[in-house]
Amino acid sequence: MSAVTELGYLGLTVSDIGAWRAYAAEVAGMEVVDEREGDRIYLRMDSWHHRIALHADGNDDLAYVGWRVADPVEFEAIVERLTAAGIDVSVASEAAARERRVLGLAKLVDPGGIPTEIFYGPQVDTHKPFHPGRPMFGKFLTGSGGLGHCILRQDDVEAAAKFYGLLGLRGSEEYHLQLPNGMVAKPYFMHCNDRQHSIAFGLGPMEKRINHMMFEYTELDDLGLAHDIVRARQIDVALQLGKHSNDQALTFYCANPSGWLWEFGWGARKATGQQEYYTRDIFGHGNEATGYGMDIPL
Ligand code: MBD
Ligand code: FE
Repeated sequence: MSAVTELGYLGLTVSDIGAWRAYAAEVAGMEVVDEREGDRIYLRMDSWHHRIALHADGNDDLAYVGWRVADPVEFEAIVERLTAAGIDVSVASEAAARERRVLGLAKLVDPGGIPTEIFYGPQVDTHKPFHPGRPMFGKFLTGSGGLGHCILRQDDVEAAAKFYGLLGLRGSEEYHLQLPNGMVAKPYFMHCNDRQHSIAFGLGPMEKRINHMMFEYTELDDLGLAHDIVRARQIDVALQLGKHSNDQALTFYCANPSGWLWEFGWGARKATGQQEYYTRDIFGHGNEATGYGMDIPL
């Protein structure tokens, strides 16, 4: 069955592109690429032309999510399959594909209203070594696992699970978290490759389309450096350093210049392909700054 192979790229709307340049480069270590298009800049994490596009349009939210398929045959097959399932998928023009720096592009909308894209053939600038925005010991862990993961707003968890299942992702609830108000939070995690999860949802109502994006360093020391820089700049930390039970990554969550969270991580285990659930994290992840939608007892 045709299926997506990785979370390939994200588009974000940002109101303060200057603050984003500094944050992406000096805090996270990403490479800022400015092609003087006027309304956007790009963030590079590996040899791809970009993994994140920042669109300066006055908003501060997720603009679109790009899911990769292997090739034109898979692309045609997945477009046909989704269309047959009653989903409104439109194959984009060559110009629209070029704008994303891909060979083929289709656009659809997920049940949460999030603009979703399926593409094949990203522009990979193999000739241009990745140049981090600040000194790094290692790299960003991308490769076949994609750029990382994100937690999306989905008011109808069942509909979202069905939709992303049609895209070829698998998963289930992975936590039952007892909330102070007596309710139980049951976040749902899905994967499409070795990365333990590429998306999650089901954390309750959210203001923005996205709660957080997670990316991973290959070296523990780069996570440590990032943490030192975040603390020195007194950036809000919503969840302190800790280790998740599902992907077993060491991570912390801090605010980005758009007022939602980036989860900086290292050392995740690979997807096992067997669903499990947990009642808490391994250690840490204590709640600190509130108001970022992560005030949950992990
Ligand atoms: C994650 O990456 C995450 O964001 C949460 C809330 C729980 C487990 C893994
Ligand atoms: Fe996460």
